[in-house]
Amino acid sequence: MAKVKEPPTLSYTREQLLHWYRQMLAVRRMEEKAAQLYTQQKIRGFLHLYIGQEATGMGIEAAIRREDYVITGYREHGNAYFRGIPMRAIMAELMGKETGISRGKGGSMHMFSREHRFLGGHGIVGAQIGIGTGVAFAIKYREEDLICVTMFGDGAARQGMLHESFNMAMLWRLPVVYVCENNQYAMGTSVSRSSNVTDIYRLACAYDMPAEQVDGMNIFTVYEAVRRAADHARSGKGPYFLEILTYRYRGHSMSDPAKYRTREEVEAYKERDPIAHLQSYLYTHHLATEEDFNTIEEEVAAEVADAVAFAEASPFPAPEQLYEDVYVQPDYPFLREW
Ligand SMILES: Cc1ncc(C[n+]2csc(CCOP(=O)(O)OP(=O)(O)O)c2C)c(N)n1
Ligand SMILES: [Mg+2]
Repeated sequence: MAKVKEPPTLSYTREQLLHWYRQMLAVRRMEEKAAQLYTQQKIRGFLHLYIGQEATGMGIEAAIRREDYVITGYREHGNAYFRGIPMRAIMAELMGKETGISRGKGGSMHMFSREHRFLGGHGIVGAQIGIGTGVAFAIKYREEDLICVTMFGDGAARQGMLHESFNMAMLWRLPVVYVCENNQYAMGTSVSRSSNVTDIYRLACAYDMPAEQVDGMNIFTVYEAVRRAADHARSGKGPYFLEILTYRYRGHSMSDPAKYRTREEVEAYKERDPIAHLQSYLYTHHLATEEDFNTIEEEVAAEVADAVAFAEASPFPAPEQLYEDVYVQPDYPFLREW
């Protein structure tokens, strides 16, 4: 078991880092726009923003293969985008439109795309830990060269599902990387109010599972830790657990009185913002100029504007579509393939 390691220890190309920067910025601007659309009631229901946590999703995506699987909870707009789902389909889903990635019937919490190997988007806290473990079982059973990254929050880590899953995954050496995004709070409850052991990575001890605690405000640490974990899981050695220390700047969802933390605490994390950190790395290492950053900002703004225009122009699903896609039809090609 290891505590936070100092990065970067690997070598990186300019293109790779600029891509990471661009992707994280796109997710941030997309969600800032989503928050605005929510206040205009163009997005309704729940909306849980990932703002502040972007380095976790991007670091994971950069360290795994496109064909691998990713599954997570309801704070998943960023993961959906990093997996390659177009912003148009994400924005349309947020607005409940037919052109959304879940045909407008999943909304913010239930984005899913088999094509992008993104298995959700789950609203039941911790349920995806068992599902991700099952996906890893299927990978092993079919002898595929894949892994399943199974993400969950610090609150979800306290569900019984984690223990049953950890036990089985170790027993059968399943190719799963468990990632706990410890953003310090489960709704308004801090980790120290709900947990005797606040270093969540230590939960893996009971199962002899390798585990690390990682600085999630630094994309290099996340990337390098996920590389180690993914190599381990892919080589047949079994599961690996990463606790990523991160922070959400916004409330739990759009209705959050935020009485459980101080403004100073939020500001202190913003000082260590993961996007600003990468930007400063690029700048100080002469890998990008002010002009480069301005161009990226403009490109991202255009992508967000295009996604919003597309979503606004799209229709809502017709009432008769309510009962479609609820159950898988027995003759559905997807089942035959499996
Ligand atoms: C089984 C279950 N219990 C309770 C809830 C209500 N609930 C929704 S989010 C949440 C907090 C989860 O916190 P965490 O796992 O840390 O994830 P985060 O929101 O910080 O990403 C709770 C208790 C739920 N959706 N499902
Ligand atoms: Mg949390």
